[in-house]
Amino acid sequence: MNIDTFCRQLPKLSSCQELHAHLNGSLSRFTMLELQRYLADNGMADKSNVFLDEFQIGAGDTRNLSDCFQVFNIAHALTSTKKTLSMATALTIKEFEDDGCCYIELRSTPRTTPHMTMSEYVETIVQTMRKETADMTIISCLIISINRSSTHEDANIIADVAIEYHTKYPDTVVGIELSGNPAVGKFQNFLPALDRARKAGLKVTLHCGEICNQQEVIEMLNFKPDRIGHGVCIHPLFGGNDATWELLCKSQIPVEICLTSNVNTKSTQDYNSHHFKELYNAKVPVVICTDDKGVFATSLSQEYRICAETFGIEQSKLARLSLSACNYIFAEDKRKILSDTMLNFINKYEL
Ligand code: 6MZ
Repeated sequence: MNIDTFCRQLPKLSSCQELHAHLNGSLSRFTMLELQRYLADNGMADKSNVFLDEFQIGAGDTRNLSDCFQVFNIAHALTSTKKTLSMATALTIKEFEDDGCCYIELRSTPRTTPHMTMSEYVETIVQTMRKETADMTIISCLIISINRSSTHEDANIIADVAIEYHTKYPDTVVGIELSGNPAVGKFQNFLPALDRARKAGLKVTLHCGEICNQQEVIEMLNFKPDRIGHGVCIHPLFGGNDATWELLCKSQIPVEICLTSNVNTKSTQDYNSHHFKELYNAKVPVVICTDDKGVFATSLSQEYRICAETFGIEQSKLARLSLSACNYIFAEDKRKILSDTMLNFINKYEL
């Protein structure tokens, strides 16, 4: 099998997992058109009046990381009702399944809209995952996001909602995370809310080192999250220093790698110089993810293929990369079933 065929089959035949996908950044053009149509047909044309063409930040786009935080408003306008939020959740999970993904931890930031409270926002996604997508083969879970630009009070309300829903649906609401524009807000302000959620049983992942801030990277790694996202500016070559790099290597905290997101937002110069290479060679645990497949025009199978081609990772190693990711999923009870599927795949193809 050549590498291209293999990468297209890997997720289809194995237990490929998506562990870093923001719901409102993952909407495809098809999904957005469906939401627009629903809103227009139901007398809410004002909400559907958004410029879809500005949503995608493809290769060579002149916009950078901080500009990219504007485009989420486009998706947010479309997912402000319970019905369209539910449609967005179901259609996005289906697209991941069609791409061969067997397990997804979708993440989203609870918002108060004219049609929903924060609790209703979470309730809508949870019920969609538990009912609407129940007949799919993909397993879906939710990570609740706290945006770095939110107030201390809002962060605490979100932690309360996360704890409430984790208590009610522990197999669906599995984690909490910190995301949003990394140039805004301070990690320390969100630490109490995150710590409270962790003590209530939620796993924690943090966007860490998406821009250079060595002090914050150290604070985050010392907090010992279960995973971190991006981890761009940790190695000394990419704006980290010896202390941040040593701390990461020693901690063995898994890093959610988002290749195309980092390249398209210019956090990384190009694929070849992506820090994946340093992490992989240093045996820091890594998981290939998409981040915002709608915004960055990608898919999970495409990210695996780009990784294999850029870094010359042969098929057996790529399969083992996917196998090792089973250990880092937040739904601990699903780890064995996913890794058994992956092992069968490895044995079947004698990898
Ligand atoms: C940091 C990001 C992000 O939560 O409304 N988000 N945060 N870095 C990134 N790298 C590109 N991509 C997305 O999905 C959209 C939200 O996810 C976060 C931002 O807070 C964005 O508003 P939800 O479903």
